[in-house]
Amino acid sequence: MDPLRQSPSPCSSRPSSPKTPPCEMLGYVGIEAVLDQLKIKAMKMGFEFNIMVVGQSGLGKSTMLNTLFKSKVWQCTPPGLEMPTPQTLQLKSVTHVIEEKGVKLKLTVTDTPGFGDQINNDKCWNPILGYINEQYERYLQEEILITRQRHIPDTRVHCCVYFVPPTGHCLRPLDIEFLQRLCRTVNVVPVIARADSLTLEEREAFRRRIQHNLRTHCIEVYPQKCFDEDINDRILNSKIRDRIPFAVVGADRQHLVNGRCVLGRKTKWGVIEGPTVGKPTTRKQTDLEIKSLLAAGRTQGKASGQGQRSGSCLAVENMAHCEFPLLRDLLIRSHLQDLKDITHNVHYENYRVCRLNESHVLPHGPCWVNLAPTPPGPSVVPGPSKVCRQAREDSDDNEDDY
Ligand SMILES: Nc1nc2c(ncn2[C@@H]2O[C@H](COP(=O)(O)OP(=O)(O)OP(=O)(O)O)[C@@H](O)[C@H]2O)c(=O)[nH]1
Ligand SMILES: [Mg+2]
Repeated sequence: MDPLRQSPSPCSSRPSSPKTPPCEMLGYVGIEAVLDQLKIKAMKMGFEFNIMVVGQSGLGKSTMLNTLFKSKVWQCTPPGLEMPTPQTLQLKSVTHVIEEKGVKLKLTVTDTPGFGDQINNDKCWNPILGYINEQYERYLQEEILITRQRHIPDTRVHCCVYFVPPTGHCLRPLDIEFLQRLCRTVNVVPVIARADSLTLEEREAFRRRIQHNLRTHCIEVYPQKCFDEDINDRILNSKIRDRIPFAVVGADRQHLVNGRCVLGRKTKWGVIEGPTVGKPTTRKQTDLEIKSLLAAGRTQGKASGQGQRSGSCLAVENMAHCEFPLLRDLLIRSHLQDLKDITHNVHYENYRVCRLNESHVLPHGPCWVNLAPTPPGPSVVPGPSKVCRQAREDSDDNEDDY
């Protein structure tokens, strides 16, 4: 594991607990009102969240982006025109501002073309890792300016959902190689894609084999054990770790099931249900929901031995057939801020430390801080890269946007 990630400071995403004993108070001061202040400020500012999907072609990456946010966040066809999702041919990011109950979320989804289709798949991870590092570089170049923006636009990838093909065997060498590199750079949540192609027993056995593969190859996916803050975190996160990779089914069409409107896949046997449309979202509810879903998943997993998929089973066991709610709850309802914190305090920090250690090669200019003594001899400083220039242009444009 990365030595930086093991050390509690400066890379720990958690503040260390105060050692000072609590002071006895003689009356009400109103400290709790700070929470309201934070809430009001956060509501005004809105939140930013950047998510990326990675995996082999045709596993449902683009579909899943729409499923996750219950809208066509990845819409390449004109609205209203029901056409199949086209194949993704190049790495592309799309930004939307989603508003729910007055809370604004500036969401950037990065869709990537399927990899691993070539005869020679050598270094097929390079474009993806390159993109992730480019976003760290953008942020760093903004951060080190003497006159910098109050709010640095954050395009860093906070979470990368990795799609494992539903082979039913184990992780392929290519997946292992890819995941090993990815996990060192970004928060990775692996999922078993197109899980409707596996029976419940196959799915459970596949999950256990993948977990074993991850352990033996020291691949640390999110939520990483070393960042559990307290006992409650540890209990909840261990349950999540036990269910990862979630077996998901993607869908971006709505169907009417028993009078409810659900996102789902209509098959010959019935509808594989996705999320119910218009469900309320509160953090307390979410924690409870996650716990109960995890419990339900386990019960259904046990019951799975009782029968194969058939017409009547599909509807009854929809949670066992689709763990998509667990993925959605993890990414959005319960761990979104934690994903951002770990990105900033661990992954970006690692990148920043490496770059600043070689800071004599950072580009100079009227606004640049001299981060290291200039080495004697001819200057080796390159001009600002295309990415840096682009970052500055973008930030000028976006300053008042959000
Ligand atoms: N059976 C099944 N089909 C799915 C699922 N998710 C998506 N699909 C279908 O699979 C096809 C490919 O889906 P995409 O979302 O375009 O897949 P992709 O991974 O983005 O593919 P590339 O862009 O080529 O990398 C579409 O016809 C989807 O409707 C799923 O969970 N189960
Ligand atoms: Mg695609």
